[in-house]
Order: sequence, then structure tokens, then C-alpha cells
Amino acid sequence: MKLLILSGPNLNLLGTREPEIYGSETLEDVERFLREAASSQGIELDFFQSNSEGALIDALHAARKDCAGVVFNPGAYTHTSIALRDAISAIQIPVVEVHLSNVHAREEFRKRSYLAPVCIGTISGFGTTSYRLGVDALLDYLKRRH
Ligand code: CA2
Repeated sequence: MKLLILSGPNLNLLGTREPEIYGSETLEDVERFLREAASSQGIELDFFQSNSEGALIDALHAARKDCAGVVFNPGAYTHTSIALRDAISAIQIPVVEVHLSNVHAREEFRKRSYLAPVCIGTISGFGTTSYRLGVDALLDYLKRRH
């Protein structure tokens, strides 16, 4: 079984700035620890990050063909993108929305997610552990569904 771990705009800078909000681990660190955990369970992971909305939509469309589900940190597109919401609805595979920071403890505009209603659930506020919890939640959902 293969899952896509998808990250949106500016998350390539993780670990280089604002460690008080986002922690000091990089996206490469996330990839390394998720791959370690997944390989012991026989799960394959694809990783993709883009700063472009269109590239994220294309990645979601491609995942429909060969992935059982997606763990997605959409970054600031969470709060703005109807196009990403439509893409998630269209692909008909489960998507878990994850955030490093607790979006509900920050600015008002971060409290609204256009994507949450079309995701199976949201994990927010646990730093890079949010990605790990997202994978666990997605695997649990897929097991229960089959
Ligand atoms: O908490 C999250 O994971 C967010 O998705 C991160 C987004 C933010 O717009 C969302 O409201 C919540 C921002 C990503 C910026 O990533 C950076 C990481 C390190 C340094 C600078 C930016």
C-alpha cells in the first residue's frame, strides 16, 4: 500500500526560520522518520512539496491512480483554496489535513479551513509529530474501512 505525504507553500523552509512556531526539524527529517516507521509496516510513502497551487492539485490527481490516501499539510492554501478543496473532493481517496502549529491558537484567519470539510479529519498543533499522527490515523481509517 502506498500513501502520499504532501506539503504546501513555504514548508520547504521548515527548520530554517520561526522555530518557536514550527520547530527546528526540516521536511527532510520528517521524510526520514516517516519512512523508517512505514517501512517496518510494509507501507510505501511518496513525498512531494510545492509552493504552487496547480502542482499540488496535479499531485492530488496523480495520487488517485496509485495511492490509498494522502496526508496533506496545505500550508496557507488551507485558508484560501477552493481549487484544492475541489481536487480533494474529486479524487475520492481519503485525505488527512495536518498542521504543525495549532491553527486555532493563532490569528483569526487561520481558524477557517476550506479543506477540512472534505478531509476525513484534521490534526493540528503537534509539530512534526502531526505528520506521524496523520499517517497513523489514515492507516487506521483504511484498515477499518476494508
Ligand atoms: O501549521 C502549519 O503546518 C501551517 O500549515 C503552516 C503554514 C500556515 O500558513 C498555516 O496557517 C499553518 C505556513 C507554512 C510556513 O512554513 C514555514 C516554516 C518555517 C519557516 C517559515 C515558514
